[in-house]
Amino acid sequence: MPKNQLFDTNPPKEKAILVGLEIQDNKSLLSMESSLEELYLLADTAGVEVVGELSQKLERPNPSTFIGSGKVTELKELVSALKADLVIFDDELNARNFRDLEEQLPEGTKVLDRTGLILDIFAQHANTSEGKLQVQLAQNEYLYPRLTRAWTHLVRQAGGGGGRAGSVGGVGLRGPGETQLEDDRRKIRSQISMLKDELTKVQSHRQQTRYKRKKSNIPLVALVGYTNAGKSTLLNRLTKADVFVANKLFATVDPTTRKLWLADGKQILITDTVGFIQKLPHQLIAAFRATLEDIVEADLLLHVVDISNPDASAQWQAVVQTLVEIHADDIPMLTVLNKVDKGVDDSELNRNFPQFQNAVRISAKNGQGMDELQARLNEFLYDTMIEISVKIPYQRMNLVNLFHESGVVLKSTHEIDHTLIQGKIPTRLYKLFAPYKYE
Ligand SMILES: Nc1nc2c(ncn2[C@@H]2O[C@H](COP(=O)(O)OP(=O)(O)OP(=O)(O)O)[C@@H](O)[C@H]2O)c(=O)[nH]1
Ligand SMILES: [Mg+2]
Repeated sequence: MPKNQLFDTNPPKEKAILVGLEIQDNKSLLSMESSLEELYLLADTAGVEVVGELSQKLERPNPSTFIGSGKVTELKELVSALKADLVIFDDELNARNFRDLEEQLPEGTKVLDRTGLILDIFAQHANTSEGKLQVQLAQNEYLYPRLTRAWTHLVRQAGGGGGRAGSVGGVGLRGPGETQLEDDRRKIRSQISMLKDELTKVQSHRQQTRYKRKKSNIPLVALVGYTNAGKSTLLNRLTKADVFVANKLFATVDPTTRKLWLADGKQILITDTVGFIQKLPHQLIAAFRATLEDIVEADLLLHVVDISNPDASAQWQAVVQTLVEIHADDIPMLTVLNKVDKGVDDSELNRNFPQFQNAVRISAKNGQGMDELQARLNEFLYDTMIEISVKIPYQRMNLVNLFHESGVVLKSTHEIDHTLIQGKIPTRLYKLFAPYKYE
């Protein structure tokens, strides 16, 4: 027997049963099977051992237990037979679902939903103080409307204040009644406002960095994509950064920005941040607003797709939907098909995925396609020019300088209180000059 097995000190993994519900007419991007597979990976990433799976098709969720009552009985039996510690639902549950399920399942069985699981992974992977605060904020926002008696133990854990005598119930002792619940609600509310204050402080530094970057006018490229697509691997490959890469979901939570030198000494900044997923918890999007602004402010989005994944197209769609939600959908996007070293069927790609027609094929792992990718970045950020005539007031002299530095000036005349310039500018600067356009 290998030595390390004799001295295995890891605590035993919690055992989970996954539960999926397919709802008629639902507009999910992934099939229930694919979604459950993804839930399996999420559970695995969170360090949980999946011991069973259960699914059902319904017209609409049961308002009490989410799945039908017959399925609950089946689930109950499965939990006992497999000695499971928790059940994880693939969709977000509400307070009533949690309460009714916990009441009906064997005592002590924990109920978790996809959102709770994702928040847990984020909590494990956040390293910076900003990241940690953002996750805590999202967790509290998630917990607040779900606060039922069954959850009160969690609040005390989250609050770090230790247990309170008397809250467990028993003869002569007050049970966890409404007063207790109100108390816990108040606690979460004050926690939420405290976290928001802390975040504002932490984020002022970020704003300074952002301001400096804007002044320097180095183009910013944001890596976006489904979780596990290979964004961090690509950043490491391009810039020799040292970002943690893993075959885990949401390996990256905190953003990293690095400089990349293109041909002719031209430079760009590339930022790698949190990946997306279908059914991305809205609490996370809200709490990560500041982090996501790196994406919103980018000149170009580099959308990394894991083309070896059978659901690549649905994943691409899920990312595009999330970009709409964070108002980043008007930023130009270049799609890169990653992991081509695993083999791609070109004819199938051309036939079935018109959205990938102009995509660059790469392998972040072995370096294939990097030259073409850099050429495309260069072309978009520096070489593609657009003709424009602008009337720039003297107070915005910096724009006149920028036109001379980055564009091609064909004609320039100085008037009393403004400068007229006709010429060409890189496409990425168009937004900056558009307000000063004249015909
Ligand atoms: N075969 C192959 N594997 C790759 C390639 N690029 C990345 N991977 C693997 O894919 C997994 C995920 O890579 P990451 O770079 O962590 O992915 P990510 O998009 O940053 O993921 P998150 O941070 O979790 O959102 C890792 O196991 C990588 O080694 C590639 O070109 N080919
Ligand atoms: Mg990553």
